[in-house]
Amino acid sequence: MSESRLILALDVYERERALEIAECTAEYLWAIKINWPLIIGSGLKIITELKQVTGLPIIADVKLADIPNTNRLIARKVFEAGADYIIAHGFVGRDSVEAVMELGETIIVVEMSHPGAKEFIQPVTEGLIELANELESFGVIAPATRPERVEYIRSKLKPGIRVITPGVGAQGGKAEEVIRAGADYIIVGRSIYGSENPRESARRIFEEIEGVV
Ligand code: NUP
Repeated sequence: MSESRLILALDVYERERALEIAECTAEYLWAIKINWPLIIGSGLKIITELKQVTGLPIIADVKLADIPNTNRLIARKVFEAGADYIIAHGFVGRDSVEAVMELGETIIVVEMSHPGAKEFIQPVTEGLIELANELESFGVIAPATRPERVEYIRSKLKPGIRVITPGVGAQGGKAEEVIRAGADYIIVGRSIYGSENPRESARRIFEEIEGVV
């Protein structure tokens, strides 16, 4: 089995359900992304538990968007809890992102996947790409719902900066199409954790993108 390019967005509240879904899908994942729903529902200690159960990297999608000091205060606790990557907003400015990057691997949002992203974020995507290039972040978030934008963002990014794309499945993005457009990883939430058989759904998506170049 080749290395997976699938990230599970584990947006459930309950600890037991989260651990159960993580365990049965782990074989097909590169990493697990947690977001506020799970952190609010189960506490930050869920990070250690997910790592123990799956052995996978954990991405904390806390979308930090505050002044540098507050970003730092939050990021410190999240990394201390065992997160391997944090997702931060870039639109708040270089100093706020740098405060996170000083503490650990950071993924910068350069364009979001929902329709409303066209209002305020897409107009500044260019500058956010530049920021990611200058700071050489681990990766960026780009929209799987707009493969042509993924292709564009990839073409402007320094090689080595990973393009990570949410929006596959429930939001309409197509796994294979977005990988072909240049995504390094796809993020899938509801189409896996909300399905009748999460393991089978993860396997199907894994196989859809396995071998796609
Ligand atoms: O632009 C973004 N779009 C997006 O959906 C940036 C994100 N971080 N996400 C997150 O990805 C979203 O908050 C959720 O955790 C996941 C997508 O889940 P789903 O639409 O596959 O259920």
